Amino acid sequence: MMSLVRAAGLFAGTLLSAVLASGAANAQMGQAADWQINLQDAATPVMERIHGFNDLLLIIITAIVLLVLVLLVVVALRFNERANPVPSKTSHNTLIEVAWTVLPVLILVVIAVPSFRLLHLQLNIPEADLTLKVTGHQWYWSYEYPDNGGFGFDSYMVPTKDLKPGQPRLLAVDNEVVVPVNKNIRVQVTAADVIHSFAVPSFGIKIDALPGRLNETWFRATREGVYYGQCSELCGRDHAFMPIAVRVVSEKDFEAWLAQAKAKFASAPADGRGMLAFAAAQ
Ligand SMILES: [Cu+2]
Repeated sequence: MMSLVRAAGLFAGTLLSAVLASGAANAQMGQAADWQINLQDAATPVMERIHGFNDLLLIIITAIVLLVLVLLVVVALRFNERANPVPSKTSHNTLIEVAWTVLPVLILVVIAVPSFRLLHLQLNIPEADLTLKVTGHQWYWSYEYPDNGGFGFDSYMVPTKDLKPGQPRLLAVDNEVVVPVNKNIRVQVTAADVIHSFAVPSFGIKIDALPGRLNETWFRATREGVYYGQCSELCGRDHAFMPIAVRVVSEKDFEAWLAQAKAKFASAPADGRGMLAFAAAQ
């Protein structure tokens, strides 16, 4: 009996550590990886906290599942008809009844405290160093930099046949959003037609893009690199083909990009090419 319980515990412990480690082992920065089963790598303080919260919940739920498993096994072995031919007639036990009410309440409190702290971190937008306006369209994103002269551009998925080496299929875009590292970026999100959702897993952000409404979120990327996301609200035929690519660069590289982007996109402003151009690019 005890060896069975110990074996079950050992198995669950191994499984848990495998699950916790797998994300780090397989994850490719900023995008999903083959056989990945944990969350994507964290590139912002918010996502780091989401990782921590997720790990806490995984530990709690594993402990609960093991407890219930042990109780079931004990009941099945010790109180079956053969092992226990004369059953007890007990129908109440005040201590146990209080315990199985109070313990779940305490567990919920343990979960609620970090949960609300995380929500507070996500929803309280700090003093922004840069504002980025994101607009969802059927089926591409457009970006504007209101703090830097208000230039903007459209960002379309690169069709599979045009992919360059290193560009991930269904995620690479023609015009990436570029932001500086270690700066608070305020993201204002809206849509031009139907509801979309702006989501970048490594940043821990996912926010609805609603026509006629401006939603706000923020991120501070702490590592340079390219981070990918996808529209996360069913928005029509090409919902799956409007990826998000954010390139995080040093302050110096960002200034250089700004100068070049201002010149490039001033002559070719966001034009809402829309469906026709996208269909032509396919
Ligand atoms: Cu969409």
